[in-house]
Order: sequence, then structure tokens, then C-alpha cells
Amino acid sequence: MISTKVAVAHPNIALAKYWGKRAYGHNLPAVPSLSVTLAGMATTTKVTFDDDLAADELVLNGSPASGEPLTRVTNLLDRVRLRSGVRAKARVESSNDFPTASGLASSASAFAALAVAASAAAGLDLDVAERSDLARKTSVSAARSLFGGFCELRAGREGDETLAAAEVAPKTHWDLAVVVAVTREGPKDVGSSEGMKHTSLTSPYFPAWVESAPAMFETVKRGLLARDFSVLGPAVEQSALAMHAAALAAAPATIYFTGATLEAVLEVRRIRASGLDAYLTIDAGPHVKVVTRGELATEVAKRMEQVPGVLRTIIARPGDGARVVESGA
Ligand code: 2P0
Repeated sequence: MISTKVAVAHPNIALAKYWGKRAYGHNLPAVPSLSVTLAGMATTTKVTFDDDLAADELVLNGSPASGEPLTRVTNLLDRVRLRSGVRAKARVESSNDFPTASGLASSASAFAALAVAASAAAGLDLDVAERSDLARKTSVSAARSLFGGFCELRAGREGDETLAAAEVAPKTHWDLAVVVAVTREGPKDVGSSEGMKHTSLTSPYFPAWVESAPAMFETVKRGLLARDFSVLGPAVEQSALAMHAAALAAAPATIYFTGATLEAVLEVRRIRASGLDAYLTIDAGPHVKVVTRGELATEVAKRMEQVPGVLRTIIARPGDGARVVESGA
């Protein structure tokens, strides 16, 4: 048996952050999150189930990959095999059209594309929630890249067997832009999974984060639905900085900021003081992402590029969910 499918998925940025998992397993997030899926950058993944393969194979951006990335891919493929009855091993070829060190999470788009391509190649007719759940079981943020526009993922509850993201608003809901101020081209940071695990195990502020994150999430959602920057923006910033505060209080501290990060944070405040709607968010890396109105994106990018330590900017807008793009043999 040989069966091939190709899927495309885009990265997403959380406006209300996920950080930390439930203690009772199943890769369930400890807090609700809300994200925007971004156009303009994509992961394309081809999955081929082939009876002649002795083991799953992974090719990432043209190079064979093994170790942890392959283990996570096999983990998702095993779920697909279990559900579909397909027994063949698979070759997975995945590439990003954006640099991995661009500050945009590649694991979200990677596992969203893999969930879509693998389930389709195995002949499973899954709906978007089932695909989101499949992606979430391997990487929580990937559950959100199944949806275009704006979507939410609630916190896990004890006994949850499945958990999928859901659309909050389509991409046409609001002309927002995310300006990514890239502050470093490498090396790799402490990975998200590792950083959040360390935070949850050692930070005295982790319980406070888990307790306070739902209210920030609700405010972000309310601001988004009302298209009200004065509600959305401060909650976006508080969600990101509270997440980092929890990480900073871990023992030893998990620090994603550099000097350039803080210079960029100050510039966002100056931009706002000059009367423009611009609010920051920061993920598990030193880059600063500025959430602003679409029509202000070029001006905001120009100002962020002047900040010492900011190397370049990327302007991203709301995009589409993960999908099959063409079928193979
Ligand atoms: C988010 N991040 O909500 C948060 C904010 C990074 C900072 O989700 O262990 O790659 O695979 O579930 O999804 C990145 O963490 O971690 C992330 P796993 P994931 O976007």
C-alpha cells in the first residue's frame, strides 16, 4: 500500500497564552488560550504510508531528522494507525517557508500540517475538531493552527479524553496585524515544553499564573469580539508578561528576554504614548511581537526597526486554517 497526502498549515500567535500542562497527563493545557493564525508563512508536509518502509522516516527542511522530533512524529502517526487500521510506516517530508529562528512557533504549524496530512493519507475522514484534538495530543499550540482567524482552546479538565480548539471569529473579523521584531537569528532557546515543565515544577508563581490566566483570557476574548483595542491590548500584554513572570520565578529562572527584548518593550510603550494602538506579546524566545491595527503595521514596523538589537521585522496578518492542498498517488 502506498498513500500520499500533502497539507499546509500556518503558525499562530497566542494573544492569551498557554503555559503549563495539567498534572494528570493526556497533554492537556492548564490554562485557556486564544490565538490568531497567521498568513504569509507556512509549513508544508507530505505524508506517505508505504508498506515497504521498515520504520517511520522524517525529513525536515530537506535533511533527515531523528531523535525527539522523529519520536513526536511517530507518536502522532501511531494514533492515526490505531484509528485507521493502516499498519504501514510513513515517510514524512516537512518544510517551512519561514526561518525557524524567526520567532514564530514552527511546532504549531508542523504538527497541525502533520495531523491533516497523516489522517487524510490514512483515509480517515476527520472533522476539524478531531484533527485539532489529534494535533493537540502531540503539541498543544498545534491544536489552534487547525483553525483560521481567531480561535480558543479551553483548559483541560480531569477526565478529558479529547480536547480541541474552536473558532472565536473568522480572519475577516478584524484587520489586525502582528509585527514581529526579530532580535536574534539563533541559537535555540530553552524549548517551550521544557520551559513550561520547569516552571510548573519549580516556580512558586505557577499556581498564581494558573489561577489568574482565565480572567486574562476572558478579557482578551471580550476585547476581540468587541473589536476594542483598549480592552484587548492591556490583557494581551498582561497575559504574556504574567507567563514570563512565572517562568522568571522558576528555580533556576527560565529567562527568554535579552537586552534587545527589553529595548523593544520600551519602544512599544513609546509608540503607544504617541497615540497608536500597539501592544506587545512575547513567546518562548527573545523576539517581541506587536499587535496593532492593520493600517498602522508599516509605521509600527518602521519604528521597531530603529530599536537597538532589532534585526528586522515581519508583518503578519490573520490567515487560514490547516488544510489538504493536493493528493498524491
Ligand atoms: C502559546 N507557547 O500559547 C505559548 C506561549 C509558547 C509561549 O504554546 O509541549 O510547542 O508541544 O504543548 O505548544 C509553545 O508550546 O508546547 C506555546 P507543547 P508548545 O503559544
